[in-house]
Amino acid sequence: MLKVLEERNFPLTELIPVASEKSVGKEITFKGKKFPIVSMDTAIGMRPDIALFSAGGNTSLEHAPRFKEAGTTVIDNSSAWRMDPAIKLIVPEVNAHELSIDNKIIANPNCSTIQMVVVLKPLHDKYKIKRVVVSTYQSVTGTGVKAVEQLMNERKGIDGPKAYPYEIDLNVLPHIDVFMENGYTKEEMKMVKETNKIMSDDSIKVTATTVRIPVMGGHSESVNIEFENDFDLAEVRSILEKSPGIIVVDDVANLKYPMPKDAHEKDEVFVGRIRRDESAPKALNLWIVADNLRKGAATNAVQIAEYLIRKELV
Ligand code: 11C
Repeated sequence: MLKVLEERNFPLTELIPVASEKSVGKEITFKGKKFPIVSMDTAIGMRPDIALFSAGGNTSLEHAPRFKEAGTTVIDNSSAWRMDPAIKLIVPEVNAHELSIDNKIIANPNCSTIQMVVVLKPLHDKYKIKRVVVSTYQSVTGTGVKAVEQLMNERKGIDGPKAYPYEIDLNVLPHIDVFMENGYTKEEMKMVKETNKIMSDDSIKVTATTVRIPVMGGHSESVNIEFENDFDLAEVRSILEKSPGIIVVDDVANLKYPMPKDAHEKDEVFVGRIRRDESAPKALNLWIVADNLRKGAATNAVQIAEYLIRKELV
């Protein structure tokens, strides 16, 4: 997040790094300057305009309301507030216009949902989506540092802590987050519920299979979309090319399609393999890739903050 703030030249007047008591007093470097880490209480006392939270659901549930009380607008990366009907779940390209000065806690969606809705939105506006079938190919950075270590240790033949119940290197796990009573995983249900909330349309049917693959960073998705209205393939491509935050990479004659390696450290969502689903009328197949730590997390949160500043909502 700090890297994204730095790169985008975010218009900040003061940076207040906050962490738990055991990190207080340590320093972080931002734009070549050192900043001391302060405690939650110190930060709340300083009444910042915006707080970017990425500290897990429990920390967020406990402390986001305290920042809100101090007049701060919290943008939260955890899943804690996402499905709360009083909280906006925002992807700037899709629904930033819903934000008002009264939204003091704003939720940042799940990474696999964000990259999909950026692409669904302009197509829904034009052709009205009836149903989406998505299968994901998600990288280990989505799980965190322990999973990165597991992959690297397995690759080197070293024993170590395990983030997954099985080997991840040279393997594929059809399992992300915990299993729910309906047989789906929590990640799959996030993709369903968050999509409906962000698109403000519960009539869109979504079904998901989320899969972990031995890729270090960047999530990929195979997305099948069934529309209410028929479409023209060239027009679909042109709509996507003109939509904010999307880069179309779709030239199979020259073997050009989006891959996680190419999306690394990029803020955009990449889409390719745009083709008609020949097994169903008014249906389309797409391949969507994004850096899950960027557009799927830090970039989206920072873009929400940029929007708030631009529209004078803080
Ligand atoms: C993954 N999508 O790739 C998860 C990580 O709800 O913010 C992000 C979890 C979340 O494992």
